[in-house]
Amino acid sequence: MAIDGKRFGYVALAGSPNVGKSTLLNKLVGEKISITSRRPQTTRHRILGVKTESDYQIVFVDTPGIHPSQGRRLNRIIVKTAISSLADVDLVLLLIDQRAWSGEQEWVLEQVTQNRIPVMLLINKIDRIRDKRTLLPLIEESRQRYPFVEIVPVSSRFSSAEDLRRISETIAKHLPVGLPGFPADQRTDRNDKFRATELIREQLFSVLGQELPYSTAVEIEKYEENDKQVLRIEAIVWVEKEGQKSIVVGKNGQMLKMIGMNARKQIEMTIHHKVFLGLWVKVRKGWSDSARQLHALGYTES
Ligand SMILES: Nc1nc2c(ncn2[C@@H]2O[C@H](COP(=O)(O)OP(=O)(O)O)[C@@H](O)[C@H]2O)c(=O)[nH]1
Ligand SMILES: [Mg+2]
Repeated sequence: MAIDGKRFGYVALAGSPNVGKSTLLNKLVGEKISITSRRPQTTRHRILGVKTESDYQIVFVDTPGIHPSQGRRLNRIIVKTAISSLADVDLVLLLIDQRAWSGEQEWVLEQVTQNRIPVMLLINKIDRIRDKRTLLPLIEESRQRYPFVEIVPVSSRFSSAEDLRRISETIAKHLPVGLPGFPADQRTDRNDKFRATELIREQLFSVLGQELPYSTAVEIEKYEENDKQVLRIEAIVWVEKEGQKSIVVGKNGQMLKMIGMNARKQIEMTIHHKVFLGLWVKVRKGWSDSARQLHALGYTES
């Protein structure tokens, strides 16, 4: 498919928690930009991932999942971040799960279409469908729900390079003509320290799974290169209760050790530097509902 003239634009990935937004972002950019997990609300910040090709540059905006938010301030800030990220983009990629439209997905559609920005619908996780013909009624129903600029069935997790290229080109076609806004070798707007924090969080999800308390945050206290060219990172894992601390630490410190070891490897791979990683778990009651403490941990209302 030919794209006439150079294209440049911002594209938000939006949808319910856990539909595969961050997985797709990483696949499209070709690098782990945003962490993923089986647990909803893994993504808590707005994160940019930049894809540069000879005739287009797409700046993907990964967002936390959108859901009717209640409860703790942390939760409300996360959803607000997601919805405000949709206001100033050129195109919205709305991801839904291949299992029919739910009430929650309808609500998400309402939020996403408020700004009158073109929306492209991606029906994700189609690897889970045996008979692909069952997709046709869902595509038809989607078409009736909203005038999407495109409706594309995908599998974030198992797309081939060819599929990914086709998706990127389809996206680029809907972007304004314009020159790249980022250097060709830049893949994200986030620095290595932020990425290290996220990779530690990813291992918390991965190692602890359902056991991980929702109110867990990571804060890097020390981040310095010493003479031996080793980057020394010391980080605190914040939880809200003593009981949660013992879950994260595990029997004889087993869990924390595993989290630290895996995270160190991931950080080394991402920032191409040898790393020493020290992790501590500390309790701070009520941090997820305290504006001041959330701010200190990098969660701000935007
Ligand atoms: N089977 C399958 N699983 C997927 C697919 N895309 C994402 N997942 C899984 O769904 C979960 C949530 O993915 P994530 O990207 O973190 O979702 P997000 O909350 O929308 O960013 C993870 O366990 C992913 O591995 C897909 O296309 N097929
Ligand atoms: Mg995500």
